[in-house]
Amino acid sequence: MGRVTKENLAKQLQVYFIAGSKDCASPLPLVLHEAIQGGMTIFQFREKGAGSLTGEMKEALALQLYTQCQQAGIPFIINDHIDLAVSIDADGLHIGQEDVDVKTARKRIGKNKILGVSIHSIEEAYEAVNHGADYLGIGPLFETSSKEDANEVTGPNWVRELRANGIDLPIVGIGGITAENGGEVLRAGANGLAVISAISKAASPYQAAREFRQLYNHD
Ligand code: 3NM
Repeated sequence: MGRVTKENLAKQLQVYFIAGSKDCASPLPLVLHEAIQGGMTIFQFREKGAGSLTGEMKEALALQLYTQCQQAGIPFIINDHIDLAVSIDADGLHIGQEDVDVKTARKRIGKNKILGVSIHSIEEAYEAVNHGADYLGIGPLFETSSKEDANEVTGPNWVRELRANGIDLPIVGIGGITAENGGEVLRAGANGLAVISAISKAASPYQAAREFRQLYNHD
């Protein structure tokens, strides 16, 4: 597999698996391995909240997961932790509105890395677009129990609204997405589906990733 580039980013965002060690019943490298076999297309390491790894342990796990992604040709994105993203030379960084601002993040990671930004209003979307985001994370579209400080649920129509307001950057929907409601999110104009529990808590992460991948088979 070749080096990850930003070419075809919209396609790379299709089955976007996000996880940290606390999200999985079995070890995260195993879950990631299965999800890769099932057809996931991009991974975000989100090691967050009470009881999560920090320091050298976090970095060691990040490197292990990064190696797995590299072997599969799948982009490896770090959530929030800009110093870690820079020090291990990850493929990209995903930030929320509470984190470092978009302009600073872009400057730190460089122009060739993938930068994702979570937005919750049209203004935030324009701001992210204008300061160098490569894709936007939009959520929560449905009820989620994976994010403690989640905003209000918007429903998939929010994606449609952003498109109607001229946002044409790749969009990934997030929050309570399953293989059942995912089609609706794509029809609203999203390019990808970002999920934690639908894959990390599935009896078979392989099967779960496969079901998400199959949502795209008709195009
Ligand atoms: N961000 P699940 S919702 C990480 O709304 C995250 O920005 C959200 O987990 C946002 O797929 C969310 O288990 C949690 O619902 C997604």
